[in-house]
Amino acid sequence: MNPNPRHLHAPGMTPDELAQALNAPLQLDVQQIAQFERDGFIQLRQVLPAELLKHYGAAITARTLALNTQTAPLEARSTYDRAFLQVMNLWEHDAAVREFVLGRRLAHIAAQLLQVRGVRLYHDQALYKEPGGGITPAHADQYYWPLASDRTVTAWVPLQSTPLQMGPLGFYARSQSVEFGRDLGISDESEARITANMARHGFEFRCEPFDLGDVSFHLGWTFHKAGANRSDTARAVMTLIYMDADMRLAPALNDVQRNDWAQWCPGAEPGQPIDTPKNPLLWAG
Ligand SMILES: O=C(O)CCC(=O)C(=O)O
Repeated sequence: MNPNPRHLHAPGMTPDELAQALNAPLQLDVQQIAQFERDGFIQLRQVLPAELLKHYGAAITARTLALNTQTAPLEARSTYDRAFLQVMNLWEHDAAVREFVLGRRLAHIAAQLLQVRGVRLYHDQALYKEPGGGITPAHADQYYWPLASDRTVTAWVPLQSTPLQMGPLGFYARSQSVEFGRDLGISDESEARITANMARHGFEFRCEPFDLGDVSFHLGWTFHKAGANRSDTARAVMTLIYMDADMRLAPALNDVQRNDWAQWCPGAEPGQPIDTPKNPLLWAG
């Protein structure tokens, strides 16, 4: 009998190795931070080990499928609902997912990109584009969020290699200061109007495949979208939305923002810092 529990985990990673890889800081260089500031997004290569993503990906997938309430066939759904199965704040439902979401490595990257002293979690969400799932229409996330500044960033973490035919996320470079389209939620209308506006003003759309381990980060106001999943496998993705540790709650501008306030930062007051149990501080420099 082998007394060393590490061997029980071969060929994967031990719990100690997982914790180390989830939490080890990754120092960005000044060019990467400048690129993010200029473009409003960055796709970083090999941020997390493949074995770690396989380990936590299995827990994320199981919990996503267990909590999913979407059962209609694709052809009977709206454009929004054809884009993905969407399950939010998985970290509150599962110990393994909680470890992943509270990891400090991605939070540290977020703080560096936002150039803030620390970041909190706004919320997480799994986005599963089923085989045959439709496009994710063009949009900017901050339309949905009652947050007082633009210091928010989403880490988009694919749980498998994601070639172009699976619908990886793509970004309109330098679009984070564009105001047109900020009032449009994800819909056929947002796709048509934002795409046309980006083309009219010559914004470049960049969409690259992701290897397992690659992670992209985009600002709350950067316009982005994804293609349909033309493969026969689900495109499993976990996203973590970070905000400046000193973020204040803004008065809600629409019903979706009122809903977000109630769901993701209940108890926070407009004009005050968002510091609720649902918004743990994940990195403080
Ligand atoms: O995964 C997708 O298709 C869309 C993701 C997205 O819009 C986001 O994470 O902000």
